[in-house]
Amino acid sequence: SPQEVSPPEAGVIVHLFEWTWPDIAQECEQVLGPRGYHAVQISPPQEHVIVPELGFPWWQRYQPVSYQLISRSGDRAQLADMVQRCQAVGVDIYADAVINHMAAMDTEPGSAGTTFRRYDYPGLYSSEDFNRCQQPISDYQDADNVTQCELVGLPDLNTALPQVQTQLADYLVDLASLGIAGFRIDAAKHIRSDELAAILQLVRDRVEPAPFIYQEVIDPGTEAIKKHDYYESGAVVDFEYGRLVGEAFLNVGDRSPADLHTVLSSADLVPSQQAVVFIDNHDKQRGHGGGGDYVTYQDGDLHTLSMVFMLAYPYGQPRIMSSYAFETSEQGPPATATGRTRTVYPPDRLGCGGEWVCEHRQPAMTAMVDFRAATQAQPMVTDWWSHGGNQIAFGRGDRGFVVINRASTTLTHTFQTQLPAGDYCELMSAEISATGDCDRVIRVDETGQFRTTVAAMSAIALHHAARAEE
Ligand code: ARE
Ligand code: CA
Repeated sequence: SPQEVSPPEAGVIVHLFEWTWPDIAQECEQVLGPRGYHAVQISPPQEHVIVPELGFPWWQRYQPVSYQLISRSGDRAQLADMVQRCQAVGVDIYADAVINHMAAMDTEPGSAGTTFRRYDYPGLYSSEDFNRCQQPISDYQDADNVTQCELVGLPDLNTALPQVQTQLADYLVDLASLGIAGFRIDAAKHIRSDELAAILQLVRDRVEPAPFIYQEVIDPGTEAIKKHDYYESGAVVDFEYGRLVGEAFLNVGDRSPADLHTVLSSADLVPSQQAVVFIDNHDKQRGHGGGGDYVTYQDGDLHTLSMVFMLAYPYGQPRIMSSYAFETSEQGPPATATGRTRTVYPPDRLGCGGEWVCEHRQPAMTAMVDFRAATQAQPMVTDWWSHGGNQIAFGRGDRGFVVINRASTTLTHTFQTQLPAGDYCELMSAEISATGDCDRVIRVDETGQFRTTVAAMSAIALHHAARAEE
């Protein structure tokens, strides 16, 4: 039977892409715990290649050298400390698990100092542990080519072999023993679904409670491997959702936000309780992973509004991409000349809003994380409204209501909601203080209506638990 994948309390995941372990620990304590984030997706924690000649690109992390927990983000002790400190403030850690392949670039020792060769990783794997194809994947219409050949030339593990399955399970169990609560399965589509299921079963046999599993299966609907092949092993990241929302907000072709509810309701998406969704991810924002029309932090307000939509709309478990600023697609995180990652917190104190973007700290994001938690119990969209293509509003029953004005003109309208009569704090306009004061109050009348004005390229949101003081 399919795994229980999304407990009712499951909330928002933030991908702290390339953040260091000490920074993540502080972020849990100072921002993520207090703001009600559910979990952090961390960059792959295992030993990885070092590629100085390309300026230490971010994708070093996706070429495992060994399963020693020494990476650009920190060492094993720092990882363990971070997991505990995050747990203590109610934030789970999900690790990006690179288990389909091993490192291709063998000119330098790995991040833990291990010397290795393609197809030969001391104490771990030798040539008989790899698939025979040994050619880059070239045909996505052919399931064997996709699962048995080499993703961008990365040595492809023979995941049918018991000793390979055991090594991989041991790695995941080791991470779980530090308190890591879930795994993003990188390149899941390139591992035969029955072999991945067998590996994950070995993990579940040894880890209590079972880790949350979400699998990266890019399924544009036209290839040999289908997302539903992987439902039995856990949740699946739905790539169509972010594309559909992105195309609507970018007004690609004749798409617009006004169509989104209809489009999403009829699209062939992963079932909601099994879906992890995003507006942009680390590949899509830099044209890797097939590219496409995805909205990123570089789109400014359009990105914020797309994120507001995702967080308000009752589908899937949302993941917020937290980026560093970049100009070229290879560029790694802010770093010294020797490739040491510079930090958000001391000693570097780079902070957010510059080299580190920190989308997850934007007031609109934290407000909507709060909105999502407050509306979780009401899974339906109610009172969907649109005006032209770019002005939309919808409710979450008696729990909340959101208006998104993606147009370049001000919107003034009387909205029908299911909210109880009362004075509500508008979530976007200000930080709501602990005393319940709020900058902008919106009064919902006895018929559930309110009249308001929403500026161009902005949004407003109300929920039942954020009421103004009488
Ligand atoms: C790097 C270099 C390559 C070099 C290779 C080996 O860029 O030039 O050949 O190393 O030395 C990331 C980067 C890669 C990088 C790799 C390893 O994106 O550029 O290669 O790390 O360092 C497919 C997969 C999907 C995958 C995307 C990128 O299905 O699983 O490609 N995404 C994950 C991660 C990536 C990561 C890897 C996997 C590898 O999120 O960040 O790669 O661990 C269609 C198909 C998709 C396909 C897409 C692109 O859309 O439907 O399935 O995605 O095309 O080919
Ligand atoms: Ca494979």
